[in-house]
Amino acid sequence: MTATQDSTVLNSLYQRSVADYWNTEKNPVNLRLGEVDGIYHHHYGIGAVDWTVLDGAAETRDERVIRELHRLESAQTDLLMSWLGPLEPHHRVMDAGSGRGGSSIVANLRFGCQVDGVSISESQVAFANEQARQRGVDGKVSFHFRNMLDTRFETGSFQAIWNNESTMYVELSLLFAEHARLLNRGGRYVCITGCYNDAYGLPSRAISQINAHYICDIHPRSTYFKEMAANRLVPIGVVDLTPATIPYWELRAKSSLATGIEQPFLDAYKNGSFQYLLIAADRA
Ligand code: GPP
Ligand code: MG
Repeated sequence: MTATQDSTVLNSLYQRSVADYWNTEKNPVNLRLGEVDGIYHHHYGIGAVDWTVLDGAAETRDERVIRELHRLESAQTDLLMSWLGPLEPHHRVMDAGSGRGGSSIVANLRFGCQVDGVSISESQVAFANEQARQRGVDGKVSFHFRNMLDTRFETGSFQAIWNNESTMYVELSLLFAEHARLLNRGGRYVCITGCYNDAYGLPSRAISQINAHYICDIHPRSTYFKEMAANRLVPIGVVDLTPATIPYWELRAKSSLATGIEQPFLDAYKNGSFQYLLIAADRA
């Protein structure tokens, strides 16, 4: 069966392969961190590491490291949220590439607003909807098996949209056209992403390794601004989070939850070929 035969959501064999990855993904680095407080993230962390978590009793070391990695990932979400606002409970916002639902649930807790998450992974959508149900926020937070490039949501119906590390799975020209359609005039778009540094040149070896690991295609930094400008998304803030994310990777590399992709991230960030950016824009 081909991707186009089995679904109207998945439009290519590439998207089918990405969906297959996330439908079967059960990395302890994601599940055990999520179990800390029931907020399941699919992104990395920022901020200074409390290195004392490595000291003390060996039997409880894993637990301390897990809590610390989760704290840093939650700090990343909080930073993204702080760029979305001000939002009111009557607003509607969209999480593009919503994973297991962590950022969407945080947005609802913080702003009380209606949140729609979209993902091309049916198991992620089911997992995230179950999280919303368990928290009693399923009246306001819903996850949908939809394609972020063609959401079928109503034009102009969203006050804010974000991509938390999900833009590397799509063509930005198509993504930003859909975001511009969905956002109200004056609405806010925020992404946190890893992008390659045009000033370094084409993607480094480490970036190619990251692309292969996640089946993604990391974009150059320039493409973000080019495609925003082409789609009425006017940047209002850019934060280079590269120095803030390196400590997270240093700790993750030393943990029992390491997946093997830690060294390519550290190499790419340290050799200047890769940058971890937050970009916020207004829909003009
Ligand atoms: C985070 O997800 C990673 C991605 C969504 C794709 C790549 C991101 C870049 C910035 C290049 P995750 O939390 O599922 O990853 P992991 O299992 O490695 O923790
Ligand atoms: Mg993770």
